[in-house]
Amino acid sequence: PHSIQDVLRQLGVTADNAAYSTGRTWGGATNADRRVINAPADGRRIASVAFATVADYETVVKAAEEAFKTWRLVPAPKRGEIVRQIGNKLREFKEPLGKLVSAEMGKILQEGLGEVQEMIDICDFAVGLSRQLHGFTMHSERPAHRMYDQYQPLGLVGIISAFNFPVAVWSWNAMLAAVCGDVSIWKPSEKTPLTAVAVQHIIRDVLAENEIPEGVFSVIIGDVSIGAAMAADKRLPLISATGSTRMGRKVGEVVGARLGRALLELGGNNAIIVTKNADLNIAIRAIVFGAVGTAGQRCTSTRRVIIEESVFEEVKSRLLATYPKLPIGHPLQEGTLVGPLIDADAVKMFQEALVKVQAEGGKVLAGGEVLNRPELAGGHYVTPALVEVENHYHTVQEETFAPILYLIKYSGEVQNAIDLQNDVRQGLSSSIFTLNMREAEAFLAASGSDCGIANVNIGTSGAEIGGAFGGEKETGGGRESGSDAWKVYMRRQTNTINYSTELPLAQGIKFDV
Ligand code: UN1
Repeated sequence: PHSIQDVLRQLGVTADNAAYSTGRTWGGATNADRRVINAPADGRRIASVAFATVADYETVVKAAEEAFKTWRLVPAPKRGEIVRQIGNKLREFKEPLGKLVSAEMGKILQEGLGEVQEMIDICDFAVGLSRQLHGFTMHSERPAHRMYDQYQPLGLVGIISAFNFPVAVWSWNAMLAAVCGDVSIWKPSEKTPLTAVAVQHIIRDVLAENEIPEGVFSVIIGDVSIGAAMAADKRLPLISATGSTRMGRKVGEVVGARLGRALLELGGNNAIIVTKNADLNIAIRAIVFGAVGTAGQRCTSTRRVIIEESVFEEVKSRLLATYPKLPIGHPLQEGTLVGPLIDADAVKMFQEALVKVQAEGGKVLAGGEVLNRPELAGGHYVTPALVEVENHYHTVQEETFAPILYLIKYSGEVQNAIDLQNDVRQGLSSSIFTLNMREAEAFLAASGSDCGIANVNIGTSGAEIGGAFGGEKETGGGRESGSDAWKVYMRRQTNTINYSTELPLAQGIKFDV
């Protein structure tokens, strides 16, 4: 009933797709190393993909290096024009691409479509940005001197993306990189390569129509060996990597050792604080969307709720009333709110975390089962879990990429809740629900949330692309998408120009020769 074969055809994903593309053309062995991609929803085969070799990677880098030589000289607004056309193509293909995201990753169709919308939005943002790559002008201390800074293209940008946002994270990076005059090489997650192949098919028409040279937008399908080659490659001045803290630590170390730039988007352990002054109607909706949306597999998913003691029982009972009614099912089925986890390993991690947290004293209040109903056969479905815990438990300190929500009680001042929220190794997203202005401002103060994202009366997930996205501590420190995140994709240069007949030295130094 949910066959995706038509969608694959519509998107140009054929049974013999190749392992890499440098833009318009595809290359690499088509049958040397083929891997089968199964749908998380029912375990059924969607298609197979070819995996690239490190030799293929070399070909891709060579094309990218060539392309950069010309792309960096194309005026930024003209580069923006290509991104504008890519945005329009994505609008045309929003429906089938959203479906494929849903089928391959397992998120519900609404969220699959939402992910494609994020791609469209970042295209729009990047088009505007292409006329706003501003530097400052400064006043020189020396007469008849001019001083300013300018942003130049950086070079080859490596993008390593994760399964949970298989296409949007690429677009945040690749669209900004493109208007900045960079060329990009994308290695999608090996769990979700089909959507990457589809995206490349979508953009290739734009590249062909505009005679964009090969190598401006490359994609390479492969395993960890490709990611490792990218991290170690001096020819890639910037590596943008999204995934687990374990992966990011490795990438960061290798990139750091060669003094390259790493933009890291790693794990979160995001909390919502609910004070006694919260509007519980919106708080509950935000908590549930944050905890079970994308089956808890967003880096921004809500993992902890820190609740003031006088409203604890009410929040708990409202969540307990909602959880058993959550429609769990096929992600393409209208009405489903909770789809499957990505694979069997994810289900295992979900179960293990629940065993561990109970051993530490956690009380499972709802959910936590693996579902084997006939209509969900072959899938990786679980019932989202609610667990009453204390913040210091080892399991609570970890990010488990699954729908487990930890309920934590606090008493006294809001600062106690803020301290608990900050008392984890990760620092991505955070929110507070309160109608009290002092509590809200305390949360946003220097002594407030230590996360890259801090929201008031909005949940932890579902950020707009217009803001800079990323987090502190073990989340890796990177910022991508909106605001001035573009600067990391550029080479900054300070220019001082002397138009006098003298050579005055800065700081008034006398040096007569
Ligand atoms: C991610 O989970 O890697 O804020 C990205 C959000 C989305 C992006 C999540 N806009 O939840």
